[in-house]
Amino acid sequence: MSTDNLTAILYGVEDIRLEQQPIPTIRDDQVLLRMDSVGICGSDVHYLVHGRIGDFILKKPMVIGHESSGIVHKVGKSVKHLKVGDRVAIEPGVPCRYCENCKAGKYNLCPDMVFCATPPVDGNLTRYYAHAADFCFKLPDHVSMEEGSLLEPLAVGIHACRRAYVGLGTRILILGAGPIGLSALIAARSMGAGNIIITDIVQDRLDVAKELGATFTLVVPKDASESDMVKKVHETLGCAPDVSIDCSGLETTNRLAILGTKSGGCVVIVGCGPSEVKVPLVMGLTREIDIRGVFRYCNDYSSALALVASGRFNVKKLVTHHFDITETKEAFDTARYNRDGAIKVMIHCTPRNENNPTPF
Ligand code: 572
Ligand code: ZN
Repeated sequence: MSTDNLTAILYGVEDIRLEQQPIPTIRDDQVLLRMDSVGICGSDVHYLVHGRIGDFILKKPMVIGHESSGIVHKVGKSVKHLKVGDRVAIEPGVPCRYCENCKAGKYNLCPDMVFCATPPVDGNLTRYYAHAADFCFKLPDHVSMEEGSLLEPLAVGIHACRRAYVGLGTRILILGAGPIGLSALIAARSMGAGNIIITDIVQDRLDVAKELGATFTLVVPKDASESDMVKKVHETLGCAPDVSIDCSGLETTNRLAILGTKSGGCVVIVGCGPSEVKVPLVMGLTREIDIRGVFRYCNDYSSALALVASGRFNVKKLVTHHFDITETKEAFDTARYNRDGAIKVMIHCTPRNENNPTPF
């Protein structure tokens, strides 16, 4: 086995380094993975720029990356469902399996969750990485390794739609056309949603949303008035949305979601902005709008895989840039400054397509 375990380690604010690390040993219930693709998430960029998200503070060096896929290189003694050579998507959060929320199936709310690249837990932008085997999902041959990595943001989109009870004909407002907004769009369509309007401040992203099947797109001008935006959403959609999915998490989008959704409808808020915001709560409550939170996902990876494997949605459109792990710094610059219309930046720990049986 090669001893090269080049790893992207975040030492602190603006300090990401590529260094060799020992190849991990595995427990009986784990697999050792030769990493393939790792997408850069907004949270990875946030830790690089600010060194923290809320109470999660980078206090010691941490391996970055959590939107990943890899090849099974070694199998722990008690692992039954995977074998060496399997191509897998990695669900990055491993819960305790014993607490009340784990037992209730809501393992995303486990207080002891070990989630890749959330301090102090290491992520997997590296060449060799050990992970719980039951949080690895075998990919069919026709699903590419980078699509395997995309299951992660797609799982967030699916979870958001499930939290909002999206179903046949649901009319939806999606706020924000970044990777999560676009994932929610794909998820909503896969669930049979009706007309979908998606907003952003950047036209490029809305063009991708249109290609992915948004019915309507709407640019939000920087100086737009709130009431004008509500009116525009209603006029364009032809009605008030049944459901609004806020993937921007700004105070302005929180407010627009609450004000714009039909009475009796549902608002889910995926993006996290400041810890306290001013929203028209009473207006929402007196119109019986259900305001619901979304925290990552649970039990959504198999659905994300089914969605991609169906071939009905061109999820690869989310990926705008590719870099080798040796180019990690350039990859992060591209992601953080949204260079060249960047949406999802993918880093390859194994040369691109080496592990894809069919050309992609
Ligand atoms: O892919 C999962 C994911 N979750 C994010 C952000 C990016 N990617 N969340 C927002 C930040 N929170 S947190 O609770 N935290 C840092 C643990 O503020 C987690 C969910
Ligand atoms: Zn993420």
